[in-house]
Parts: sequence; C-alpha cells; structure tokens
Amino acid sequence: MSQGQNDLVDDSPSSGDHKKFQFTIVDSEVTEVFEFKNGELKQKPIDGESEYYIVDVDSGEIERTEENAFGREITRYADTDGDKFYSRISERWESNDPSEQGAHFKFEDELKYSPSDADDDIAVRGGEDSHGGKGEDSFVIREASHLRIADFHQDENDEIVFDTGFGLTSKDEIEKYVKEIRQEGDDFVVDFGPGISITLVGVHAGQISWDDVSVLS
Ligand SMILES: [Ca+2]
Ligand SMILES: [Ca+2]
Ligand SMILES: [Ca+2]
Repeated sequence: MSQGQNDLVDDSPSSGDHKKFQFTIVDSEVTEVFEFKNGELKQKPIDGESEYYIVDVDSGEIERTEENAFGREITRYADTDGDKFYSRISERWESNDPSEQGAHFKFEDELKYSPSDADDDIAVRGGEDSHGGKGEDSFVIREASHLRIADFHQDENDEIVFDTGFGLTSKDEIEKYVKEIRQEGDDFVVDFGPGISITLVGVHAGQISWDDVSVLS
C-alpha cells in the first residue's frame, strides 16, 4: 500500500528484465497504479471508462482489463517474491466478434511473459526482454516500440508472429515498413524508424530469415 521510493532501488542485474508496477489496494480495490521507471515510481492514470482492475484475493494477482471497440485486452500481474513490485505474467485478447476481418488482434490464446522449456506463446512488449527458453516458442508482437527478444533460436523453430492489430496480412507489408536491418555487435536489429525496432539478442545474419516470421494482423 505504500509507495516508498528510497528503499526500493533495485540494482540487481535482473532489474531491467521486466517492467515493474506497484498498486495501491484499498479494500481489495486497486485505487492507484504506478510504473517503476528510471528509478522512479510514476503514477499511471486509470481510465474509469475503459479500464478496470480486479484483485484476485486467493492468488494476490491483479488483472487489468482494457476495453476497446473490438474487444478487451486482459493483463495479469503478480508479485511472486513479495517485494511489492508486480510484473506482468500474461496477457490475453478477447475479440467481440472473432469473425470480423481486420479488427484488431487475432491471436486469442494466453501470452506469457516468462519462459519455460515447453513450446510457449510469449508476449513481446516494450520495456521487457522477452525470453522463450527451450522449445518451439512463438514471440508475438503487438506493439510498435523498441522490442527485444533475448533468446530467439532458429534451430529450436522459434518464430516471430506479428499481431499488430493494424490489419496487416503479409510479410511483404511488414517488409515495406523496415527502414534498415543491421548487426549491432552480437545483436540483429530490425529498424522501423524512430521509436520502433526489434532487437534479436545474440542473433547473427543467417540465424533468422523471413521464413521464421508470420503475420496475423
Ligand atoms: Ca516482485
Ligand atoms: Ca519455451
Ligand atoms: Ca525457444
């Protein structure tokens, strides 16, 4: 319930791995939301019209639902180590009408924010290094931002899935938006212009191709 800032500076090497959030919870209601960014807690306004939070009293997890004209985006947060910082653990998109063509996201299974040895569907979001772990993982991109995939492995049949919600239908369309593809040290960077890029950490030319990409929307 407190938002003390001074005792919460985390300089552990993993601190950049997940976006961190805090919630003020009063009588099992989330009343305030904060994001921990650049060493500071910044309050995020809650849009009372389209956005609501539910506290799962049993698990302590928090579920955020954001409604738009086409459906709802449901994000779950957990504080597994009890340090009052929550990370996103999963997200899910529910369409109002999945048969409607071109309307927002297509992928409706749960996307996870942490890896396993199994085949995972992984959310790729700004401010997170996405990890799939071993197995055939799908990294699902829904956001135009600086995105980082930390363990893309072509030899595990990992795949990059564009589900942008912009109604894109082909790799050709994605390719048209690419401004530059370059190697930065050990990382493979696909640059889409200011503020938008995908970095594949530890990937070199020849370890990724358009065959590893699919486009849902
Ligand atoms: Ca925590
Ligand atoms: Ca995996
Ligand atoms: Ca993998």
